[in-house]
Amino acid sequence: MAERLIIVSNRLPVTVRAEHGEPIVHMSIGGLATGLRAPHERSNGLWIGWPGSLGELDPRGRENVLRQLAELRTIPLELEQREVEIFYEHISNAVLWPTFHDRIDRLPLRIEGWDVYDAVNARFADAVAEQYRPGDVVWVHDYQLMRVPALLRDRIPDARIGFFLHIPFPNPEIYFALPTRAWLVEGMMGADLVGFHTRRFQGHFRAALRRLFGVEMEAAGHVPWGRRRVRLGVFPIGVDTAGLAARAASPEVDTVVRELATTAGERLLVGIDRLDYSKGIPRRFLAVERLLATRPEWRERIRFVQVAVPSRGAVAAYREFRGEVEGLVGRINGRFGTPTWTPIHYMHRSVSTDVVLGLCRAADVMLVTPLRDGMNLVAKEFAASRIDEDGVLVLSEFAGAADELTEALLVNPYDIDGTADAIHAALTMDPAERRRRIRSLRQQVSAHDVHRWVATFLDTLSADA
Ligand code: ADQ
Repeated sequence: MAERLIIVSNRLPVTVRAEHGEPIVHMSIGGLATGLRAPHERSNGLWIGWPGSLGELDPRGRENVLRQLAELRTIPLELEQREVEIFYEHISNAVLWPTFHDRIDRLPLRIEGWDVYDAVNARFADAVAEQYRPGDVVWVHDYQLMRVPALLRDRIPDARIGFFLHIPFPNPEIYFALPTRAWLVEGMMGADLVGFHTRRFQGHFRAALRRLFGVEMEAAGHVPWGRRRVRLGVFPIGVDTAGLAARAASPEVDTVVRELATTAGERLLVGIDRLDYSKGIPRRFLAVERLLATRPEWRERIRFVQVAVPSRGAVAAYREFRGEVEGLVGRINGRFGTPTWTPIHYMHRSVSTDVVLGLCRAADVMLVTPLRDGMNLVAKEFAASRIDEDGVLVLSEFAGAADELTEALLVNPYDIDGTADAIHAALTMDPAERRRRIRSLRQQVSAHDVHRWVATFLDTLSADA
């Protein structure tokens, strides 16, 4: 790759941890960070984003952190408390997130602060413009930065700009609830290439373009836009399949798997999600309850481990949701638990990659049942981790991943009885069918890993240059 790649995302892929009293900056190991690390390094590129709050550091610690960030070729864009509250917590997470996940019932009564969203997006565009050199390729990520492509286009008309939306694009019937619906689409259309996970999300975006601006996508995927043409594309993100499979075979993960070992005849169900109302956790619990109620043979024979990473605790809807989830766990465990057995083991915390992989490997059945999800990487991590070619994936048809992982047991997560039946089918599936299905899933995630996703997006972006 000859051009330098400038990656722009709301969060930098770093975490700052104190070690022996000194703040140490680590690159995170999340899916996106892993996929983009190679082109970031290979192209001698830059990554621009918010490093999280550095407010608690003394001046020396701060200087230390800024030096380490520079060494990692990352450019920190710091947000003030008011910007965090309005741009990030309110507009991004309390307005855009629910709307794009079909939950306009969760919208706050008053939506204010688009000016702050725009101002923060403009600061990102300024930061890119400051670093930009002719020939650079700019890749902007996700719903927090939908105005950045157009704002950057104003500053650098010739820049090559790609935009990828990691969450769904909703049906216009829902999307049109946003007073800023045209302005946000115009923001994205500042890019040369706009990417989505699935054909359906791209279709919703095309319908929004048609209704708002009367423009249509041509056969080759381009939309005429003023004097430019913007390409739309479908790029389903993958995981670092080979890396995860290798890690899943490590002694550390073996240890986790051993510790999770069930007693003879007992089966392990697993769920791993951010604690987010889009992930379908309450109905998943209800499906497990339904299974225990209608098929008593599973009582004292299944254990459901649900790990929920704390998420967006500053947003009221998330705090209420946490209470709802915890109430359900208590009720169901109270109903079916015995002195020696608890059906749902619920953990509200983040766990290490080794524990994620260990849970994936140990699971008899993996439950990924979001009500709406852009892709869902946990489903793909599960497939990647199953080096033993066993285990069953129960997957919501409303996750982007369902378009590719067709050999999972697909469920409608709103259909609690149907989901309970699917869990029963997964628990009783014969080993040959389990093997056939997981092999197909593993082939899919191997052939379409995150490295291929990055390469395909960037090749498409360069192809029109
Ligand atoms: P997310 O909504 O964050 O991502 P997801 O794709 O499932 O959802 O990725 C979550 C990541 O966090 C996975 O790598 C998972 O292993 C990890 N994780 C989850 N729970 C964890 C826990 N308890 N402890 C530790 N790690 C945990 C958004 C979109 C998705 C889209 C991705 C990528 O909402 O639909 O797939 O971006 O485009």
